[in-house]
Amino acid sequence: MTKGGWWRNRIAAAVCASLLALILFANVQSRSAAASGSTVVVTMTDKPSKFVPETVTIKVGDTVEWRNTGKTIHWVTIGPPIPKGAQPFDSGSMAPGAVYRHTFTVAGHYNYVCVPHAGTGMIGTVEVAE
Ligand SMILES: [Cu+2]
Repeated sequence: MTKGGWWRNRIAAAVCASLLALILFANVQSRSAAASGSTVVVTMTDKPSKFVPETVTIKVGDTVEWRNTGKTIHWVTIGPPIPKGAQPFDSGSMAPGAVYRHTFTVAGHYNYVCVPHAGTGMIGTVEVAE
C-alpha cells in the first residue's frame, strides 16, 4: 500500500466514525423525545375551591400541571396511600397565578389534597397507567 492510500483509509475511517456518531446521536435524540410525555392541566378554583378536573388519567412519564386560577392560596400535596416506589410531591403554598408541575414515573392511583381546603372537599385524583 502507498503512503497516500494509507491516509485515504484513515480519512475514510474518520468519516465512517463521524457518520456512526451522528446516527447514534440522532437515535438517542429521537428516543429522549419519545420518552418525554405529555402534560395535562388541572386548574385550582375558588368558590367552590376545587381541582378541575378532579380526576385525570395519564400515562407513566406524563406531567400534571396545576394552575392556581383563583384569588386565594391553594396547594397540592399527595395523600395516602402512596403507590409503592412513588416519589411524594408537595407544591407548598401556591399564590394566585402560581403553577406547579409533577411528572409521574410510577403507575398507580394517587390521591392529593389542597391543604387549606381539604376539609371542604378540595381533593383530586391522578390515575397513572403503565
Ligand atoms: Cu385550595
